Formats: sequence, C-alpha cells, structure tokens
Amino acid sequence: MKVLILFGSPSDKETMKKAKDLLDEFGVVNESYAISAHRAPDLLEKVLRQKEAEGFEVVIAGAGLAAHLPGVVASKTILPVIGVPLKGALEGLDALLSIVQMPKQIPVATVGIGNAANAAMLAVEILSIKYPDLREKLLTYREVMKKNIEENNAVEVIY
Ligand code: RP5
Repeated sequence: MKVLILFGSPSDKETMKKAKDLLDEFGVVNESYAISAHRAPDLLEKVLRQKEAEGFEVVIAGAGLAAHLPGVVASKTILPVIGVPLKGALEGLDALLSIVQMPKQIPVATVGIGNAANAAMLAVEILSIKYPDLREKLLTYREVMKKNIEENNAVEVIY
C-alpha cells in the first residue's frame, strides 16, 4: 500500500500535508516530493519511474496557478492520478479548471480546491479494492463518522 504525493513547489507543502496526515491515519505508506513539472520535468520523470519500480500504486498531485503537474504526471504513468487544485491566484479557480479539464484518454481525478484530505480519502478507497484490511478500516471510519454526525445532529441548535 503505497501512495506518492507530489506537489509543484515547496510553497504547497502545508496544504498537501493534509493528504499525508490522512494516509498516515489509515496506515498507508506515503512519500512526498516537491517537483515542478515546468521547472524540473526530467527529475519528475526520473522520480516517477523510480517510485513505480518501488511499487507505488496511486499518485496524488497538487499544484497551483497553471497547475500542469497532475496532467503531466498522468501523461507519464498508468497509475491513477488524483489532482489537488491549490490556491495561487484567482482563489484557485485557475488551478481547478486546469486540472479538471483534461482531454480524453488521460484522466486526472480532481478534488476540490485545497482539499488534499479528500484526495487521500479517494486514494484509500482505490487501494481498499485490493487490500481487505484497509477496506475494513475504511468501513469503520465511515461508521464512526456517521455516528458522530448523527449524535451532533440530534442536538437542537441554539442560536
Ligand atoms: C505551481 O506554482 C506550484 O504548484 C505552486 O502552487 C505555484 C507557485 O509556485 P512557487 O512560485 O511558490 O514555487 O507550480
């Protein structure tokens, strides 16, 4: 169970940590690298090849502004790629549209702006198809989430 977390710049680190934290919570091995698709495309290719050889199974890729990283990664691997649009300008709408509007045949599964935790959640769901222990953890997580929400929602709202 291995997830590769990539982002375009060290300035993306704080937001992308939410992905790492959730993967850690589920016991999914993960590694993070800040590699710019624009500024260091050769290094990106090299790291991708290396991590594929090491058995990484899903890639989470976060980027802001022109946000080409997730699409470039998707072009270079057949592993599922989950894109995280990050706020840089235009409140992240630029990155969202860039990542979500991939042309046919090379998809990037895109989560909400800055929602790196949901990218990790989706990665866990993908991996749970293959790993029964992870599937059990995910079912328990959902059950706990539901109970917490139900308990809170059962309390009358006081304004
Ligand atoms: C993108 O440009 C990065 O993902 C980052 O969100 C944005 C700004 O990068 P820096 O100029 O801070 O390196 O490629």
